Amino acid sequence: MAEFTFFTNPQSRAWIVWWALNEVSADYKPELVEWSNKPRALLDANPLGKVPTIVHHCAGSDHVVTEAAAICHYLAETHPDAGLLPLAKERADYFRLMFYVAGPVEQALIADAMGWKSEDPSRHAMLGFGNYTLAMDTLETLLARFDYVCCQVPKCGHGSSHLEVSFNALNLLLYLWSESSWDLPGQIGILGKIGSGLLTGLGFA
Ligand SMILES: N[C@@H](CCC(=O)N[C@@H](CS)C(=O)NCC(=O)O)C(=O)O
Repeated sequence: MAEFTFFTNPQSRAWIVWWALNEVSADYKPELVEWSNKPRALLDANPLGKVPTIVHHCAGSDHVVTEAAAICHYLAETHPDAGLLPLAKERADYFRLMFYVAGPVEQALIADAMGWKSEDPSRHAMLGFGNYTLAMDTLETLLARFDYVCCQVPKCGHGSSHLEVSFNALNLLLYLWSESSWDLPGQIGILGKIGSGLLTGLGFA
């Protein structure tokens, strides 16, 4: 049996995890999920029925992880030799951007795509992303400190203007970017170990 079961569908955020699984050279078995006929094993593992979902078969137990960003971090932690965890000096940016993109940025993009708006500015205070414009402007401000968003932090050198955004956040950014009309700030370049081949294949380059 493979070490990981990976519930996936090619038209989904599961791409994020597919990339991460390959980055860490994980031993995994993909289980293709048809939206109209979800396997019992997926629903048992994740009652929400969402992909990506992974099951880590480890030391005689099954460990389920859901949520793309959490899975990426879990894979980085469980495969330290892959060198994907941030250095101590990168940790603040790593966690901040990973959670900022997975939470507020995703909510802002989805709300915008759905046309959900609050006309009452006093209600913005209870929205985790404030409002769409503010959330995306804030992301641009955070990213403006870097020349590159990079998916292989330790292997790309640590120039002060380089990277320091985690590959987890990068994967989410790429996905969200592909799904929205938002443009990555012009000065940001994309680096990656799998690199231009994958990016071209996915239509990003
Ligand atoms: N918060 C989850 C979202 C996962 C999600 O919404 N997956 C969608 C595809 S992108 C899904 O499984 N949709 C199928 C369904 O809900 O039936 C994550 O970040 O991984």
